[in-house]
Amino acid sequence: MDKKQTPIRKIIHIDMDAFYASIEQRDHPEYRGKAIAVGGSPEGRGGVVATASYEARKFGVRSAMSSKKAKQLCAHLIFVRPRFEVYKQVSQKIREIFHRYTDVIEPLSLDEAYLDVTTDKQGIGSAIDIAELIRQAIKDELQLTASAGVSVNKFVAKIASDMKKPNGLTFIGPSRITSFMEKLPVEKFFGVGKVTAEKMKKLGLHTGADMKKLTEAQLIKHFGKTGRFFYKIVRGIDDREVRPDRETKSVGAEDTFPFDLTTLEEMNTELEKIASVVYDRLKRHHLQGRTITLKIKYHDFKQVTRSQSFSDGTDELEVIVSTAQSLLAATEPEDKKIRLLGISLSNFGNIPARHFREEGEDQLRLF
Ligand code: DCP
Ligand code: MG
Repeated sequence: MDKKQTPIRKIIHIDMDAFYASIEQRDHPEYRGKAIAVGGSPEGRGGVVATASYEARKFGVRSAMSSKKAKQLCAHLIFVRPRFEVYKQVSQKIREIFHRYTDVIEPLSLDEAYLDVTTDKQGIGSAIDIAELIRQAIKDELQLTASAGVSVNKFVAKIASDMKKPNGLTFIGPSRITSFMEKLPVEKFFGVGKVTAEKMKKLGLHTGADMKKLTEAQLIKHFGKTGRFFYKIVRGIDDREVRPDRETKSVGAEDTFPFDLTTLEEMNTELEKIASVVYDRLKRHHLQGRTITLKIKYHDFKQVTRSQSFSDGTDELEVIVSTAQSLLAATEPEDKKIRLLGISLSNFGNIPARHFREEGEDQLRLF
C-alpha cells in the first residue's frame, strides 16, 4: 500500500496508576487512603522509593526518592516491602485483557504498554471505546485503575495517558495534534533530560512552537540524531510502529582485560566482578533468568560460549558466580590466555523489563 493511503492509526497507551502502591492498597485494606511508599526503609537507612500512593504524592513523595527524604516530607509515611512476583502476575493479567482487543501490544514495563487498535479483534472500531472497555475490565477484574491516552501515534498517546492521571482517559485526535504539540513544554519530549532541557532553554526553546521555528538542519546541529526526531515529532509525525514482542532477551556484562589472564584464580576473581554488574542489572529490571551463559575470548580472538539452564529463573549473585565459574572450569582454561570474559542471563519468560531504548525513544528509567 502506498504510504499516503495508509489509514490513520489508532494507538492507545495504557499506564497503571501508582502501580505497586495500588496493588499494596488493594491487598492490604489497612493501607487504603493512606500515604504509603513501596520500597525504601522506614528508618531512612538508605534505599529508594519505587513508587508512592497518590496520598503520599500530596506531600511530594516520588519514585526514586531516598527514603530519608520521603520521611522528611511525610512523617507518617508507611513503607511497604515490594512484592515483585505479585506485580508480575498482575501485569500478566493486564496483558491478557489487552489481548481481547488486539495482539499488537508493546509493553514498556510491567505497568505500561502501547496498543495498536487500528483494526481490533472484536470489530469495535472506536479506540476510545476500546480504551474505556480495557479500563473497566482492569477495574472489575483486578480492582485497580489505569489511565489511557488515545491518539494516532505513540508519542502523543503516551503524553495523553499522563494528562488525566489517576483514572483518566485523554483523547487527542488528528485535528488537535498541531496545537497540542505547539503548546507542549520541551521537557515532555522524548530524550529530553535535565541537560538537554537546559540547553534548549538557553537557545530560547521552551515549547514545541519555539522548536518549530528551527530548521531540521539547525535541530540536528544542536541535538544530533535526536534533532531529526524533534523536527518530525513537533509536527505531529511519529511513524514508529507498535512493535510487539520487544521483551528484553538477555542481560549481561563483559570485560576485556588489559593483559591476558592465565591463572584460574584471576579468572574467577574477574568473573565475580562481572557477575556483580550483571546482578545489579537484573535487580534493577526485576528479571530472573533461567539460562546463564559464559563467554570467553582467547588471545587469538577465538571465542566460545557455554550455557547452563535451570528450571526456575534466578537472580542470585552466588548462583551466577558459581555457575559461571564452573562453566569456566569445564573449559580447562588454565594457561589458555583469556582476553575477555562475559556473563549473561536469558530466558526470562514473557515478562518484560523496562527496556533499553534507541535514542529518541522512551528513556530507560532506572529502578
Ligand atoms: N518504578 C520503580 N522505580 C522508578 C519508577 C517506577 O520501581 N523510578 C516502578 C514502581 C511503579 C511502576 O514502576 O509503580 C510503574 O511506574 P510508573 O512510572 O508508571 O509509576 P506509577 O504507576 O507508580 O504511578 P503513575 O500513576 O504516575 O503511573
Ligand atoms: Mg504507572
